[in-house]
Amino acid sequence: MQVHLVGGFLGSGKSTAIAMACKALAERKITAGVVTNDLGRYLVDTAFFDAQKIPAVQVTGGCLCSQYDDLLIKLDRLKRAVQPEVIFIETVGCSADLVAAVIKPLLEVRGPHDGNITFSVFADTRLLSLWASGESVPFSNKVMYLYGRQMEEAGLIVLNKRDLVSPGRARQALEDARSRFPAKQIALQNSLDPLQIDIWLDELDALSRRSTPLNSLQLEYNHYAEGRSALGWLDVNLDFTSQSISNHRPMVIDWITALEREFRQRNIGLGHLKMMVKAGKTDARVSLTTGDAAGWRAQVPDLRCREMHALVNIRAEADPTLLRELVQQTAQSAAGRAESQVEEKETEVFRPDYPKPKRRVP
Ligand SMILES: Nc1nc2c(ncn2[C@@H]2O[C@H](COP(=O)(O)OP(=O)(O)O)[C@@H](O)[C@H]2O)c(=O)[nH]1
Ligand SMILES: [Mg+2]
Repeated sequence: MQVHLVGGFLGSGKSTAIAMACKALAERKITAGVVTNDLGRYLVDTAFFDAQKIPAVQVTGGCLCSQYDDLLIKLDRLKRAVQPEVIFIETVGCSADLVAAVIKPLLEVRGPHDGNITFSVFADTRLLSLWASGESVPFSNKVMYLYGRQMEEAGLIVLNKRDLVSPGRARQALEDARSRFPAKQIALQNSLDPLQIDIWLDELDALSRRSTPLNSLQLEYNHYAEGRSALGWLDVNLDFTSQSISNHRPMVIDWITALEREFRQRNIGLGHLKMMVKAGKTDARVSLTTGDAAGWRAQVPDLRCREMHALVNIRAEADPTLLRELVQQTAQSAAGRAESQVEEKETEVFRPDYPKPKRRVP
């Protein structure tokens, strides 16, 4: 059984690539399963895999390093449920030190014929290109410390979303990344393109046959913790009710537009904003990250019903209480304009705590 760990910063495209890869494998009659990971409990990504009928289990309430025992339990559950030939483990976007705290401990308990565990680290080509060329980025140095360290421990760096920059800018990003990480294997990718996902899968296959071990990261834990705790986490469930059956789509677009404007005006670096909206039998995932233009609007379908549920996950460099206030205010206003009511349900608001790996193999 092959295990592929997929890391990288918030919003870099990990879930998208994994879902595309699972579909490509399914076409080849290969069963794949996914372990998702987040610090919170109410997760859009898990709903995203479920909606596509991709077998997924989640490790929540902390990163894989601190939840290592739960990771073993969930891997076992996944194996028993679907006997996958391939497992993708997606790490939460604020984590690093995965070679020492996840890959090496897992390799110790694997059988001799299981092959290597591959480690892809994703980076949004737009953010990577700003950072690597020294231009201004939407996050502080503390967060960018974490960003850089993530790539340093990769077996393969994937410069993802190459389609969102010009071919020249993509080539330049690749060169800049090569000069920052000279020893690394680095590839440009568009994870929405099935052919490029096939190339990634072939690469993972080749990497899992290679016996070169990955090196544990030399990580300054206090700096790492500072970078993590500069980020705010908000997971909120909201119920919208209109007076009669109506289409909630214009209200959702109105709401996200207002929220996005608040982030922009306050210069809040947005890791990602993900929303799972559900009305009757329709559900859809809406997702945007820093630098995304209006393309997310196409992700909002018609939502005809009296009641609509929205699960919102926001990870951004801001006080999480402010994130909650902004979501509440913009949701109230958008609902008011649409003559609907909104009620907040289960909510989690926090900053990532100090990372404490359960096991660490230097
Ligand atoms: N244009 C483009 N969008 C992408 C690509 N990969 C991911 N995305 C989008 O980027 C956003 C974040 O992706 P997601 O997979 O949720 O990122 P994660 O937080 O790393 O799991 C979503 O809106 C995706 O549709 C890509 O290669 N090209
Ligand atoms: Mg994800």
